[in-house]
Amino acid sequence: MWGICSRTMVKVGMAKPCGLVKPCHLVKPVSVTRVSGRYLTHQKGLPALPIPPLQQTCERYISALEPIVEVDELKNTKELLDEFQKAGGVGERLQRGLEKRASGTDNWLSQWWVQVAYLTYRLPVVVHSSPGLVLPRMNFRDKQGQIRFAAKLIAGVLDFKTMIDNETLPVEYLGGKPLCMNQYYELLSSCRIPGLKQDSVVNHAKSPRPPKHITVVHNFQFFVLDVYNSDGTPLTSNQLCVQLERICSSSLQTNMEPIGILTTQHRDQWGKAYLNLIKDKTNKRSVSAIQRSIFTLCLDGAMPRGSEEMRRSTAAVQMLHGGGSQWNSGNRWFDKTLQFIVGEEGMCGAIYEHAPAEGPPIVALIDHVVDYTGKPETTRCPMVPLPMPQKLPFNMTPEIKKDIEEAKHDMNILAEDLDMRVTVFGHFGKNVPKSHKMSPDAFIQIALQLAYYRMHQRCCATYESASLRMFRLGRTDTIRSASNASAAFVKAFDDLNKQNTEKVDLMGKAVAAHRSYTNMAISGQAIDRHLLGLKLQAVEENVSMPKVFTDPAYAKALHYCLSTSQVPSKADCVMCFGPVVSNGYGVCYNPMENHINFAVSSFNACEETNAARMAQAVESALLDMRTLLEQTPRAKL
Ligand code: COA
Ligand code: HC5
Repeated sequence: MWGICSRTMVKVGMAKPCGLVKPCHLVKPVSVTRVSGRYLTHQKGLPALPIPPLQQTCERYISALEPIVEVDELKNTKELLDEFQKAGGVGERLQRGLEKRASGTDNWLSQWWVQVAYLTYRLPVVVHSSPGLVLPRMNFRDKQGQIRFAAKLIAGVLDFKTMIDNETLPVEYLGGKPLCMNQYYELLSSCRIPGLKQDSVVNHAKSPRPPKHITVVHNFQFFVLDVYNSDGTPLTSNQLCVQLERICSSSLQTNMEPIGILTTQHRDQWGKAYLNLIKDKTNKRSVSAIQRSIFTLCLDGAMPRGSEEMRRSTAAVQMLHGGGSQWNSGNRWFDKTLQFIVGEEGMCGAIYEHAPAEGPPIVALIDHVVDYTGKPETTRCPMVPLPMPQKLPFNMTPEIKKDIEEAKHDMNILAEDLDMRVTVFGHFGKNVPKSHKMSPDAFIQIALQLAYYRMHQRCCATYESASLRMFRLGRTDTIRSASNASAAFVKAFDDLNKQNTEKVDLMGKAVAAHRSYTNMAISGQAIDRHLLGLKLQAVEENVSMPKVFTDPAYAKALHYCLSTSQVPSKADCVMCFGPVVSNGYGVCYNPMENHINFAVSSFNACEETNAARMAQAVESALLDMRTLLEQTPRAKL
């Protein structure tokens, strides 16, 4: 990966693996989360997330509103902002409060963010929060093929875990700057716990005796599988194969209660059902074994057969929600931070609970696993008998059964409602924008703006994830892709009265504006997290809520009809997530050199939106933008 830092291009991504260019701050093989090792030195060396100047945020907020709100709304917001930021006003007070908070914490935002974006968000994690990932397709001839691949996959994750445990993970870079590596230490041995009003996350990697087992689920039945030999070495894939076979042959019944489906529920409801479930000591122990496990492996049953065209979309659905209660939705524990899914016929992937980490660390882990599964096994299998994997027992009561029935019902409605379309845009990838000296990500985002405008005849508030990992414990901020420049371009594009040279000029400006917003966002100078911080500071200080935050324009700005994210990977993967509003789209894309993988989602209940049509519109927009560039004599960009 490459990124742009100011005007120089610099390498982004993993530094060379250890042994080549070993990052000096991550060499000592001690467990990061338990010992204050060099990892902490690396972390301490990272800059703190800045708080942008108040006036800068107010100005940029107005520009961001211009393409998405009405003129009179904008006028009103301007007045509210003048009041908010005037000398001695509430804005200044909140800004000072934030600065004080920043001086007393590692990151003024990260804890708030996890609370607001995840733990107090009460819609089901399924579809509404947890992203899915589809691996390049495998071909399994039979159950044995499925098991063999699953064993290799587990071994690959354990290999990655060794790097985490030994602190030999290469530090990543973005724009030449080292990134915060904390999220890697949150991926394994952790789990979300439902609560009545808000959830929490536990991370057992940090406990004095970190877990040595994973959980495997097959035919809705959960098993504990110890993945380390008594000498501390990880089980080889041959050993894992034997253990998975034993698991499969002791879970042949297909009529079991899908206890895992409870985790698909609305969080308040699951919070209640959870308390009821763990009233029973056996159930409590079983749930705790899942929560403590390093990760969960889901050995899936069949999925509905669809056309070849829909194969990738069905795979995305399998990863995202399992297809409904009659298919694989019960073959999961959706609260688990990391679940790998190995399908019957070779569709494989993962789903992760989003609270502890962003996509890129997950993708780095998965890229490692894909590499690993492609290599022959080199470790000799120790000839020691292995203990039988233990099935986790659950005692059913009529109340639990009722909760399961309700969860099945609600999950099926959600599964029916999700419209998912995966497409491979095969005409070009990053190569074409690069050859026109444009940022590929910005080019794709402007194509998304054009596609949306053509379908809905308006611009909408658009979210793109920007990494804040240049800062200690940084998560994300928002790149607002709908800008004045993008609006001017999309409105001109199909206007017969406009000359091509003017359109190319507008395209160049729109792409450049996007890249400039990106640079601003990754350097901590975007507006969204700052505005959120000011709002939360008002709550914290118990001052009456400033009108800028109750303003309809603010609600409009946060109503993201386009919620997007670029998640690049080395392997030819597709990542996917659901829309964040009822009349919106979720668009995840993985731009490769010569093609781009897209997953577009929407809700069937919404008349206006349609995932397949949007995917088609994106394809046309990309092609039309290329044609315009190729047919137009080079304008001054
Ligand atoms: N001319 C030629 N090439 C250019 C160029 C230009 N004007 N601008 C960029 N490029 C090249 C880059 O050098 C890079 O090359 P590479 O393919 O060799 O690596 C490539 O184009 C990609 O750059 P660009 O498309 O501009 O995007 P990026 O890699 O800088 O990514 C973001 C932009 C916003 C996606 C990134 O900054 C980010 O924040 N990523 C994290 C997102 C995230 O966390 N998502 C998941 C959330 S859970
Ligand atoms: C496997 C890749 C998943 C990408 C997930 C992602 O982009 O999540 C966004 C997180 C953030 O804070 O921006 C949220 N989003 C899905 C709503 C864009």
